[in-house]
Amino acid sequence: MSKSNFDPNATSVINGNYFGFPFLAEESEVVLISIPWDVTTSYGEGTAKGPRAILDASLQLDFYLFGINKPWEIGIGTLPVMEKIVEKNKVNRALAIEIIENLEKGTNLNTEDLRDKISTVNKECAALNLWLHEESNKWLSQNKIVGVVGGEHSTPLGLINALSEKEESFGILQIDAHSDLRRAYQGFDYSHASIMYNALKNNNISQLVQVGIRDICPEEIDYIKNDNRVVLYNDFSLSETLFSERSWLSICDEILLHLPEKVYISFDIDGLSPENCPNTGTPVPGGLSFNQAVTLIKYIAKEKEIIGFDLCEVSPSLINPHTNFDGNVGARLLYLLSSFAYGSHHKEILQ
Ligand SMILES: [Mn+2]
Repeated sequence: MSKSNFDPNATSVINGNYFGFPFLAEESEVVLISIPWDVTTSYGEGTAKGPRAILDASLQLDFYLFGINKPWEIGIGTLPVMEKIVEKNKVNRALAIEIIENLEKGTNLNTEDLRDKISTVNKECAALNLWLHEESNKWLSQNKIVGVVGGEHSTPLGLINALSEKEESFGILQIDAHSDLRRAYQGFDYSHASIMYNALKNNNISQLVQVGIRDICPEEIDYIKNDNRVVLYNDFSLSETLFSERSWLSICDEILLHLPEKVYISFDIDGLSPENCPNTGTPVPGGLSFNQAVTLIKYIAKEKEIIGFDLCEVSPSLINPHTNFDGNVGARLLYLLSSFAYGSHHKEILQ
């Protein structure tokens, strides 16, 4: 279908694509890759069901967006979910649960059986990263913007690695309650708690700006002290600043000063206040309001180039799947991220 023939006022069609858009990935400018994966999740399960929850909610969205012209004509395409990923997630999640339960009981992981299981999980996570790396290369080489829909926050590493090969230098803006700078967590090299540690192994990532962080361990604070690429906006200091004299807009301006021209956005939904993501794996009090996050994304689109993004840790309620507020918030963010990422390269459509 020609993109300008799409009727943004009609009922969305259930066609397996985010927002019910009828465009093939090949004819789209933004390609969304779903990764229903929650193998290393340490607290609440369910982020593997995030892509489905976002997709379901995305069919109810109104397509007009303030600040950008006709985003429904951009061409936002969806790759079908890989069944292999769904199966591997199940198998490896079962192994990981056994490992985590043993850790919680205080069992030493140094038995041959548990060591084998950890090594299997690590290998399978590495294989997923490699798959996404190759898949991302395929679309990036056609000059498309790739967005990952997680899944837990470990999932976008393959995309970040692919971008690190393609781009000489870029920065990451991370919106998150957690710093995710652990070297490994619970024995898992590719833990959700290690995504930024693993990302920063790429030397051409020049900056990591973290916003909304409010749960952090001493190891991560040490990491930040020793790697001058990392700028931490912890949630408590941010709030104090807002309570005193500063506006959110002036903070957004300051955040932008720390970022280079090319920016990757890593959006962990738990960076938002928990009323926006009550069922996320690890909800934490405090956090950004929805509109603070929207304003920040729009600011970045105006001033920088968004070269890719992920949206992770969205999870539907497993107790009451009929209330899908988490998916609802996630769908809106995904539409914003997709639209403004494209808009950041085509400033003429920004308003
Ligand atoms: Mn995270």
